[in-house]
Amino acid sequence: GEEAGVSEAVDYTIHGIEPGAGITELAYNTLDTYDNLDGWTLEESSTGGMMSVLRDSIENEAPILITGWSPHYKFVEFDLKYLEDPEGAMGETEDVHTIVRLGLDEDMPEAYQMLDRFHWELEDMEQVMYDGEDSTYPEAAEAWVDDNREVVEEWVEGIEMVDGEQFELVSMSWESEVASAQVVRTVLEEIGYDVTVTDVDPAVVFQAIANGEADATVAPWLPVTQGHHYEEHEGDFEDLGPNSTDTMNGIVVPEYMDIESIEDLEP
Ligand code: PBE
Repeated sequence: GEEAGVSEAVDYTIHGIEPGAGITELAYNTLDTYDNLDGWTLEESSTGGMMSVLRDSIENEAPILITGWSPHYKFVEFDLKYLEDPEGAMGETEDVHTIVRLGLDEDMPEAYQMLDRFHWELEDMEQVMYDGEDSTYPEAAEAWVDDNREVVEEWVEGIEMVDGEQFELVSMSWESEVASAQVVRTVLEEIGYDVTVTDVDPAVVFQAIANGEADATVAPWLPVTQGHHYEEHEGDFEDLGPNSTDTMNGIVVPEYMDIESIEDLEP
């Protein structure tokens, strides 16, 4: 049972982020799935907007529910917890996939090989994200590549240099995706590519690759978070599989709130 009045105190509202985010879709799925959330609403916003509401609430030790995901520095800055989700409405743990345009292996075999080998741990991604918050993401990515030569060598071993070919990498604006895109940019540049990184809405990531405007992305969270965009364009791209694992989405609250599960919330 919920501490009296939490639901009323938060005005039956979950604070969300951008409309185009997969987590937004999952939050609506959650509102539909749990009968005790009848009458609750999702407040769409931006990632920055959600973070400022979260910061204000925590400063006043006020109750708040957000759509949260890991890895993300919010878990470093604040004491937060995921609400249990017995119906699995927010998805389970996710993998981050490498998706390339059809024909990349013929057109740019060197980039294709590196992307096919690109794989790093959640801790690596978090390292770049947290350093990136203190400095810049490009600098943090370059520092990570310098500090992890043995891993990077596995990605580039035996790959011939290229001479300044243009490479179009599409990504998303969340910190975890900026981190991976900047590491891939750094290593593709070492191979000799002139890399452009473009952050777009999740729906556009698959569209750009399917119509050949972009060469690759290492951003999509699958099978659930970006699953609907994947299915829409399936067959018009090549999925090289996970480059990272164990990311996740959920309903997140400050530790000080006396609720443990989505089912504890009152309608
Ligand atoms: N996220 C982070 C994005 C993908 C990466 C979970 C906020 C989303 O589409 O929901």
